[in-house]
Amino acid sequence: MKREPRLQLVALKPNAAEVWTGVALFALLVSALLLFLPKGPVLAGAISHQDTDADGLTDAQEQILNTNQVQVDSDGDGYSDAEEFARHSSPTHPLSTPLPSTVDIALSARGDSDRLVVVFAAYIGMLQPSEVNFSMGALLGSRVSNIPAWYFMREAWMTSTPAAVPGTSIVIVEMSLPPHFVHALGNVSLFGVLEDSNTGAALAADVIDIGSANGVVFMRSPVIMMRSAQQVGGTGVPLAGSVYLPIPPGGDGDIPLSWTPGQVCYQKTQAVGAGGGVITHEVVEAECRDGWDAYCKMDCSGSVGSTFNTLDPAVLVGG
Ligand SMILES: [Ca+2]
Ligand SMILES: [Ca+2]
Ligand SMILES: [Ca+2]
Repeated sequence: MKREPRLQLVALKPNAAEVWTGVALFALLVSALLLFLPKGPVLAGAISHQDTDADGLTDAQEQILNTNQVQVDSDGDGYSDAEEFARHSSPTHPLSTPLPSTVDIALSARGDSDRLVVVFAAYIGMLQPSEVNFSMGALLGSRVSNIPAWYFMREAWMTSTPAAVPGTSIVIVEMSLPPHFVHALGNVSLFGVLEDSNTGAALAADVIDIGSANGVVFMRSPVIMMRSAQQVGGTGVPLAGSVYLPIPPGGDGDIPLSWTPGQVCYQKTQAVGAGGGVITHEVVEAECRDGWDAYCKMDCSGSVGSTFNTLDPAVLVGG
């Protein structure tokens, strides 16, 4: 079955103004990418792909995921950190292991050197890396735009590692973006789709929300990926929300002095609207929590009542 172009997923009968907004946003996306392309080998080589334990996740990314940089399987449950990340189980809870699936994909991100690095981890089961493709795009306002394939090909770095079941594997792709891209857009929902390279059919998709606040890039990340309830704030109450994690491309030096170190802004949200694959969330609870090697932004609790749009990954795979 041939997939419809993704541009049509969200653009349900747009009016003229919406069409032009979409065109303008897409032009902004492409020009932002063009303007801030690496200007030479110095920049291009500045992102660190060092992976000390060879589990497929770079040391820098393991720091963000709170996994062990010198151990393949941080929680000793038989699944590597990369596999648990790709399959949406917690790499730091031995009781959390992947649910049965044939393929899956997860997205994360980090600031590295002067770039924003988006990380795709795909569990491709028994497929070969040559049998899958990755594509990436962004929700701009209420419209979806694909990041041009030439840019993806130029910027992507890829590796693969074996998964727990013999014959299965994980493919990791890292792609860098200019942080200006996020600053210009404020909030952007980035998506990654794992496709069958023969048919073009979407096999799995994931979405990551990246934003810009006080000049700092942050990502919204579900708590399950990184910490147990006991580790966050010591409440013992399971946390179902997400954290608002600063990932400044320039490093910690770019964090405003007013942000509290050792904490993170924890938020609970609820969906308040949905249409055409776009889900609008409202922040219903927000507070700084201890126990993180991160920073809590000063106005964390003031984010209650704010809304943001994100994409429903199910729509990207035709669900
Ligand atoms: Ca690693
Ligand atoms: Ca590891
Ligand atoms: Ca594990």
